[in-house]
Amino acid sequence: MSLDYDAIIIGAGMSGMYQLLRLREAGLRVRVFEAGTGVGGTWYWNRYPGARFDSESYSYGYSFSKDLLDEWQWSQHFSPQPETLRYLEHVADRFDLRRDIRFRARVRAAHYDQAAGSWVVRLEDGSRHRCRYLVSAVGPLSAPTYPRIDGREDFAGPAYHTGLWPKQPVSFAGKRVAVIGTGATAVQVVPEVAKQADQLYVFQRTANYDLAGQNHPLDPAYVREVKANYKEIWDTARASAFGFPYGVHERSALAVSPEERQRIYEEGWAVGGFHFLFDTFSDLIFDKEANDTAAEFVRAKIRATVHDADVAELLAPKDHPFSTKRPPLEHGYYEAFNRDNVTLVDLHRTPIQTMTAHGVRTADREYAVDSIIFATGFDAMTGALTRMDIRGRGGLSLQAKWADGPRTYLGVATHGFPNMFMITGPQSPSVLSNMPVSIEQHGDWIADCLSYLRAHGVKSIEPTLAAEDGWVAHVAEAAAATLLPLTDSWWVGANIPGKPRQLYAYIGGVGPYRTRCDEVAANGYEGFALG
Ligand code: NA7
Repeated sequence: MSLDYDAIIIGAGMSGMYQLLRLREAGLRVRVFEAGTGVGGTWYWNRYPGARFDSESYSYGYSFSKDLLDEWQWSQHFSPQPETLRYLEHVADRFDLRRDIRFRARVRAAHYDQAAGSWVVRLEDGSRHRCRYLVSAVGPLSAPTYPRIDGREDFAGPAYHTGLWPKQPVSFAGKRVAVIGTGATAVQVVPEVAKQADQLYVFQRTANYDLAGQNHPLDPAYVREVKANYKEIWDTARASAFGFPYGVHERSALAVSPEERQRIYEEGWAVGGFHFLFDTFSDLIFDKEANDTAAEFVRAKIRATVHDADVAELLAPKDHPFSTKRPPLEHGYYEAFNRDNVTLVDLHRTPIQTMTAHGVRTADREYAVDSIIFATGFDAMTGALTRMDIRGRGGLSLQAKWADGPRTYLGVATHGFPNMFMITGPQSPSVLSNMPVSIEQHGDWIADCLSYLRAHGVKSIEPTLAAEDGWVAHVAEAAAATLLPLTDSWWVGANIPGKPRQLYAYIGGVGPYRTRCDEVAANGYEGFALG
C-alpha cells in the first residue's frame, strides 16, 4: 500500500508548526491538517478581548533560530493575542511552512492498518490519507466546553465561547453582558469588556488567586539585554521545574521570619506574573502550611484593591489552597469590580437555575443581558484527542483505552498505538510548563526518534506495557507529593462530569523530564518495542 506521506501532523498551532519544520529537516514528506483557516492554534481560536499569554514575551516563542529571536520584537512584557498570532504567521512565512499545511481540514478519524503498518487519516470531507507516522499536535486546551446549564440554547442574543471567538471584532459598547466563569480566561476578558459594556455581570462559582501581571511596554534597553542573553535564558528554562527562565530558590516559606517572608512575597508580586509562585519559595505547592502564607498574602492584595469589602471577600478564595487551581494572571481584573458598571454574582449564594431568552436566571432574580460570554474552559489534555476516532492495533479505540484515564509512556506515546506520537500530551509536563519550551522538546525528541528509526530500518515503534505502567505510576507518585490533587480543577479533570480524576500533566519537572526522555533515546529507545 503506497503512502501519501511519511508523517501526518494534526494541528498547525505552535507545536504542529515546529514539528513540521523538524520533520521536514529530517527529510520526511509531511502533511499538516488544520481545522482552522490559518496557523496559530490557541492564538488562532482565542481571539477574545484581553487574550494574552501568561509567560513573559521573551520566553514565549521558539528558541531554535537565533535569527528569529534577534529579529522579532515583542511590544509588551505580556504581549496580547493579536501580536502572538502575527508572530506565528511570521514564522509560517519565514520558514515557508504553509505549503505543507492544508487548512479547513478537520481530522475525524485515524485508524492504524496493522497489515500495512501505516495510519489512515480521515478528514471531515471524507478524504483519506495514508502515512507511516501520526503526530498529534492538537494542543492540551483546544476542546472548548460549555457549562451544563438548563436552557442554554434558549438565550436569544449572541453567545460566545472564548475559545471559539469570532474573527470579526465584537463590540460590547452600550450592551449588557454576562460573563460565566472566573478562570484565567475570564480574568483576562472581564477588564476589557468592562471598559465597553453598559453593564457587566460576572458569574462566579469559585474565586481564584489571581496574580498581578504587572504588564508594561518593553523598554529597548531591556530588550537588548534579553537578546544578548538568550542562550542563558533558554538553558535555564529547559533545565527548570516549570519551563520558566527564573532563578531557583530552594527555601521554605516557613524557614524565614514573617517580615522576611512578606518582603520576598512583595518582591515577587512587584516583578509580576508567575514570579510570585516560582521565584519566592520552593514549597508552596508541597506544604499546606507554607501555602497558607501565600494564600493569605494574595487575599490581602485583593482586599487592598477592591473597594467594596463584601465584594472583596467574595473574590478572596478560601475554599482551596493557593495554586491548586491554575492561578490566573490579572491585568486590571480586581480593579474592574470598583467600576459602577460591573457586578459580581456569587453563585454559591444564588446558583444559576436556567438561561432564558433574555439572560440568566439565578435563585433570586433574572439578569437580562444582550450577550453572554462563556469563559468556561476546556476538556483539557485528553478532550481534543478522544474527540477524534483514533484506533490502534486490533481496532482498539483511544477512548476505550483511556476510559479510566490516560495511559502513556512519557506522555508522548501509548501502548497499542504504534507509530503515534503526542506533543505536550497527557502525562507530560505540558500545561504545567511554559508551553513553547515543552513544545520544542517534544518536537526535537520525536524528530530525532523518527530519524533513528529510519537510520536503523525500524518500521514500527510502540511503548511496552511495562514501560507505560511504570510511567503512569511515576506520574501519579509525582502528583501525590503535591497539594494539586486536593482541589477540583481542570488540571485533575474535575470540570468535566464523569472524567476520571487524576493530575493529567506530569509535575516531576521540565528539566528532569527532559533528562529522562534523552536517556530513553540514548539507550536505543528504552521502554519501546521496535519492530
Ligand atoms: P477554566 O480555568 O476551566 O475556568 C472555567 C470557569 O468557568 C471556572 O471559573 C468555572 O467555575 C466556571 N464554570 C464552569 N461551569 C460553570 C457553570 N455551570 N456555572 C458557573 N460557572 C461555571 O477555563 P479558562 O478558559 O479560564 O482557562 C483554561 C486555561 O486556558 C487556563 O488555565 C490557561 O492555562 C489557558 P469553577 O472553577 O469550576 O467553579
